[in-house]
Amino acid sequence: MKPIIAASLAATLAMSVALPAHAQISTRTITVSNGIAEEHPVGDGVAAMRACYDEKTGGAWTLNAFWSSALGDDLQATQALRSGTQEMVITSSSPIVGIIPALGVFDLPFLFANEAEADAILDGEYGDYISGMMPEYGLINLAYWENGFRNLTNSLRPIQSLEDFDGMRVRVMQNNIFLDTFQTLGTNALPMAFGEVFSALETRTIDAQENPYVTIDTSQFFEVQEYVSATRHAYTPFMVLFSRALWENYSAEEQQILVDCAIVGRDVQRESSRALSEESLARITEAGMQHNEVPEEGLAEIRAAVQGVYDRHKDTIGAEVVDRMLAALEELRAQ
Ligand code: TK8
Repeated sequence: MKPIIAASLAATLAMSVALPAHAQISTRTITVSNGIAEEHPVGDGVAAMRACYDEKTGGAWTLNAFWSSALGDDLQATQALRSGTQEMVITSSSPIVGIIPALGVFDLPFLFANEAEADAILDGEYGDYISGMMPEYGLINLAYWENGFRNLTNSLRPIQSLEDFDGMRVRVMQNNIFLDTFQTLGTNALPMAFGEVFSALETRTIDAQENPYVTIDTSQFFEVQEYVSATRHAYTPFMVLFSRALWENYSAEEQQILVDCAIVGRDVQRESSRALSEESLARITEAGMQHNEVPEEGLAEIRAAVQGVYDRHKDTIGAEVVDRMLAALEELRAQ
């Protein structure tokens, strides 16, 4: 067969193979919301996900992103997905533990030692195990992105040891594990939606909050806080959740695009989160915050004080959920 004919035959075949796939892709507008500002690394992840949609659907999909709790806080937006009135939310796992108790496993203090562990657990069998629970709550987890290691900021004093927490009014995410952890540390812990934190700090209704450096930076907490201490007391994942009710109206081809593009966004977002973390720390200290590492002795005392949180919440989270996490971490650390 002449080369030119072979080439045109191959091209025709490729087009014919491509056509049915494109035929299963409808014109769609997808709404995604979250609680942080667009300047947060989640903004880079969303941009990458949008570019992925453009490439895979030929522009048939539009992704409209809403920031800074514009469509409600994490819990409200997640409920909108469950009722089928919104497609997607990028939410921390912690604020929705009231709906999905198993997610509390990620709130256990000092669970992950570093980002590499978090990625290995979240992107591996354990992450799939947790994602497999989401459909029963009306949700599909497309991917885990990074909120990150949480550090305490406050307007009173550096945290050097356990006693420095005494009586501090700390905002925590709305979940009993964080509440217990910070009460055990001796603080007056106050559950609050993320969107209310800045004004509560500004009016001195609370003394403290805890979040990763990139959130402290992009949500301007440095304007209303004096101290930031590197407690790294928990690692929070973001979940890129999709409404199951709406998911079921998507073809298999379209569902695969949602998953593939959430993973493209994940890798960009994590890279951006880690690259920006040191930059954010520099920015918040240049803005006047006093940063301190917590001395090893103080950190050991703090970790020991909250160890009991694991046993107190194991049944609520689910004994199997906790045991499988600890076994997965033990196996990872033995490698
Ligand atoms: C943003 C929240 C936030 C979380 C919190 O939607 O509530 O402190 O860390 O980033 O999910």
